[in-house]
Amino acid sequence: MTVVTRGFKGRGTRDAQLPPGQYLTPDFPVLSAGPTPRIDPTGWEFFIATGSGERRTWSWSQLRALPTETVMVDIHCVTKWSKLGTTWDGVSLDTLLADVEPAGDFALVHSYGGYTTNLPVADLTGGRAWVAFRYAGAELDPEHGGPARLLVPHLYFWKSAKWVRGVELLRQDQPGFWESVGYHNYGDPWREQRYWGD
Ligand SMILES: Nc1nc2c(c(=O)[nH]1)N[C@H]1C(S)=C(S)[C@@H](COP(=O)(O)O)O[C@H]1N2
Ligand SMILES: [Mo]
Repeated sequence: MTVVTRGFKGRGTRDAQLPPGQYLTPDFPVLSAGPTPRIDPTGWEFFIATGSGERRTWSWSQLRALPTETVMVDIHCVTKWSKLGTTWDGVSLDTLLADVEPAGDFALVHSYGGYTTNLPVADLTGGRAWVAFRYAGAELDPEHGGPARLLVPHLYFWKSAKWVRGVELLRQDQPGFWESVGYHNYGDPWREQRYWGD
């Protein structure tokens, strides 16, 4: 899946793996809208609310007993930094949603600490979203969302909710934290959907 073709555009070379307006960073910046919540895995729980009154929950040990995947993906922040070839371990949302019947097409993702972000349920499936608990082979740092965060790399990184607590499935779309203050509702980096109206 790695694209190695390099296009030439204007005065410089442009990496075909870099969405428009993005630059590469070797660092891993921390972007949090509030303080880092310290979550002890013993009290940790992940939920899926189906939208029809049903609620599934997984304890930390139940989540960790599920099949895991190691994925190498590129991540793109709306503040214009991108990072290529990042490696994560996590449980696919396909696994978590396997015997869930969503009552609607929309998802509102909830984090410990109160952050939320919304996306279509379809974008959580098809091998495109994970509850990730390891980064580059090590337990995920609290600053980067540990013990576990959502990872949805095909959308801008604000959709990858740190300290993920659960997914609420909805019949009607409901904007999350950034989406309700002007960020794009969908956030496709390849279509440069940064802000409302893009
Ligand atoms: N819970 C929570 N998740 C969050 C955020 C946040 O403020 N709180 N920021 C988002 C934004 S804007 C980005 S770019 C990424 C940053 O992840 P990082 O700090 O691991 O680089 O997390 C996203 N997930
Ligand atoms: Mo961001």
